Amino acid sequence: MRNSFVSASTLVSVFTAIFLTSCGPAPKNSPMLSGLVDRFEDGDRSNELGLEWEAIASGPETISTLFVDTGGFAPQSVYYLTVGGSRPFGASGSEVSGARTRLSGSTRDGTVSVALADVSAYDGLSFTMQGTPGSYIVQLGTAAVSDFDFYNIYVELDERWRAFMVPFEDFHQEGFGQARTWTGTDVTHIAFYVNLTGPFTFGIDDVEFYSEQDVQD
Ligand SMILES: [Ca+2]
Ligand SMILES: [Ca+2]
Repeated sequence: MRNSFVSASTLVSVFTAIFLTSCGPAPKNSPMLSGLVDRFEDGDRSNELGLEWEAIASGPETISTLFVDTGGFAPQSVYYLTVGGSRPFGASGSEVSGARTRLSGSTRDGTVSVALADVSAYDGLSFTMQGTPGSYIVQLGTAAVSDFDFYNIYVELDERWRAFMVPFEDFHQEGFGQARTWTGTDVTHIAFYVNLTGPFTFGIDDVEFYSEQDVQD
C-alpha cells in the first residue's frame, strides 16, 4: 500500500513541476521518478527525462561528436552512446571534450521542460564505460554551483566495458571556485569528459542513480 501511495504522489509532483516550469517562474525541485538516466535502449539521443545528450567541445582544436551505436555493457543491451573526438596536447582543465546531458531545463523546441532534479533519495551514480585507454572525468552539476566548479570524479578506462558505482561523497569540486555543500536536491547535468589528450572514442551506457537499499534488496 505504502509503495503505491509514494509512486502516485511522486507522479503528481513531477507532472506539477513540468507544467509549472513551462508557465514561467522559478524552477522547483522534483524527485526523479526512478533513478534511471539512460540505457539508450530506445535508440535516441534523449535521456529518460526527455532531455538531449549533447556533444561538448570547448577550446581550440577540441572536437566532440556523439551517436548511438549498437552494443553496450550488458549482454542484452542493444544500444549505447559513443563519443568521439580529440583534445589537443596541453589543453587546460576548462578545455573539455565529451558528452553532457541535462537533468533540468527545456528542449530546444520547448516540448519538454524539467525542473531541477532531486536525487537526494539516492546514494550515488552508477554507469558503464569503455574507451581509448586513459583518464576520464564524470561530472555532476548542481544549480548551487554558479562558477563551473562542479563535482567530479576521475576514472581510468580501456577498451573493455567496466561498471562503476560511485557514491556521491566521492565526487569533489576541483577547488578553483566557491565550495558548495552537496545536497542532491538541485542536480542540473551529468557530463562525461576526457581527461586525456589526443584522439579518443569512448562509450557510455547504463547511467543511473542508485540507492544502497535497492542494491542490497
Ligand atoms: Ca544499453
Ligand atoms: Ca532515450
